[in-house]
Parts: sequence; structure tokens; C-alpha cells
Amino acid sequence: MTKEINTMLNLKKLALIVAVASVIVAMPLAAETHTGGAVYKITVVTQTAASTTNVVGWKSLTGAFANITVPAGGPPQLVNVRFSAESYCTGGGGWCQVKIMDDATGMEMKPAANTNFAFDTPSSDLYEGNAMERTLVLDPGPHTIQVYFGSFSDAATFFTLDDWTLAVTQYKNGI
Ligand SMILES: [Ca+2]
Repeated sequence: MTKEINTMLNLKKLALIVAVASVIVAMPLAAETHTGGAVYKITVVTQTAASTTNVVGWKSLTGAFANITVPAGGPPQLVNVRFSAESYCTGGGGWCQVKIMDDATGMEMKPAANTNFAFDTPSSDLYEGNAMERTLVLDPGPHTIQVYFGSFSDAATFFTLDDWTLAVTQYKNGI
């Protein structure tokens, strides 16, 4: 094999490596799929009193939690949470964020976007109905599903949640 052919082969190899690397870089994170069987239990919490925060950081939304138990000795359960609320986000900058945690394990429910999920954005659009949905497969034992709200720009951002519903559905045999 001549030196020229070797060089050509090496260039082709390099081109292939670059092409593969480009595809890897361009690929989005894979979506996650979880499944569960029959409904085991649903817990629904509602509130008509408003809560407001202008603290920079997360704050637990008062009363927006559900204490649930995945039966000991059984399989994990798929836990699906729907949260809807009247939302008002004003002043300052950044976003008004909501996340849902299992406080018992310290795990954020999926998609675990943390501060990257904007439930609302500061503007003069006043009150509106907004919603989110989260999922987690939980092991046997007690769990506390808790809603947190906040903003991460400055104290000039005010975030109010009102007239909310927290619905926590447990499904048997979560995977
Ligand atoms: Ca808004």
C-alpha cells in the first residue's frame, strides 16, 4: 500500500469519525417511557387561597402536598401527578418556575427540569390557568409529593398561584 493510499484511507476514517461525532452532538436526549398497571389510588388536593412568593429560590407551596404510601413488600408504583393553577407572574425578570418533588427521597419528578421549566413568565398578562404533569416510579414506603414554586432572577419578580388542584395517581406495577 502506497503512502498516498494510506493517507487517503486515514482522511476517510477522519471524515467518518467527524460525521459520527456530529450526529452524536446533534442528537437530543432520549425521551423516557414509564408504564404502570391498574389504578391503585388517587389523591386530589384543592385550594382556593392564593400563595405569593418573591423570594429568589424555591418555596414549598403551602398545602400542596400529598402523603402517599407504596405498599411494603410489593412492586414499585408508577406515580403520575397533575398540577393546575391560576397563575400570576409579574415584575423583575427570568421565569416563574414550578417543580414537583418526592420529599421522602429528595427526587424531583420527571421530567426533572428543575429551574428550566417555566410555568409562567413575568409580564402584564395578569391571571391565567396553567398546568403541568410529572411522573416518577416510586419504591415501597411512604412518600410526600410536594409542589414548589419560585423564581430565580430577583426579588422584583412576584409569583402567585391560586385555585390550584394537585392530583396524585398511583398505578400498580410501575416500571
Ligand atoms: Ca402569565
